[in-house]
Amino acid sequence: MQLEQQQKDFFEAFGFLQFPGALREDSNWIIEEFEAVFVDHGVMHNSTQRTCLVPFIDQRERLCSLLDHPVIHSIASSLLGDDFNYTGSDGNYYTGDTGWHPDGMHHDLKHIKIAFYLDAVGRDGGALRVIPGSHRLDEYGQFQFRDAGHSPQAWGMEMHDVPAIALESTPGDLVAFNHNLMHAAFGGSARRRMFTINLCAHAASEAAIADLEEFIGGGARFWIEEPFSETMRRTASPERMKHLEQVIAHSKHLPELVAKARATMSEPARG
Ligand SMILES: O=C(O)CCC(=O)C(=O)O
Repeated sequence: MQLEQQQKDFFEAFGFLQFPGALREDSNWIIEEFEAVFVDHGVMHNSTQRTCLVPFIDQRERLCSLLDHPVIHSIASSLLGDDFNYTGSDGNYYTGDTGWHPDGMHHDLKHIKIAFYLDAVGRDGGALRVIPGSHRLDEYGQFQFRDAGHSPQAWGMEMHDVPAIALESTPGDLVAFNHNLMHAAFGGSARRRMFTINLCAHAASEAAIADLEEFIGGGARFWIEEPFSETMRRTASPERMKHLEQVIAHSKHLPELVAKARATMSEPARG
């Protein structure tokens, strides 16, 4: 299954897509597995700050299989090509607002994120907000969009008043967006459950490989020496392996970066 050409064009133009009900039939087991990861790790969310586990789907065999799911596979291959890379995942209990930010400024390699919101979230109740088109790093310029992260100083308005659209969602819906897109979330409960899967295109040029290696190196702040868990690799079919191989081949620098992170950080990053 592939996305329609119009969906792909919309993603290129605006930087995001919504998939209402795409995983409705799977949402019960996905929520059970989500909860189980935190139990397995003995992690209790205390509602005063974000709790974040990285990598996330790697922790349990059934969650790993999301990479093989026809819906996820089709979104990834339609937006990134059949040889897309899986680059990691994070599982979160969010607390409070998330201010405006992009997840990267990638000129040479296309990175996307698929987000699973596991509670019903509305505009002022923790739904992802996006500034359509703000992923574009071309002649239309980005710098005004980037000011959303300090909108009180830039435009005299609170961050939650910045013009944007809210991608309201219920369990079973999916949201996909380009890492360069400005996004945020406001309101919602103190235990907003959400996890993401990160993916990128196959890196085919020197510049794209440099981008990929830099992105992988960013994982060092979570003190992870290998990009994927043993469970993810052991249970991988040949098809899934195709989406892990390039990242594994370009992660040799991780252990050294992790050693440096451990020397300077008191705990792994929270997001
Ligand atoms: O839902 C949120 O609070 C923000 C999500 C986000 O920033 C992200 O996944 O990159």
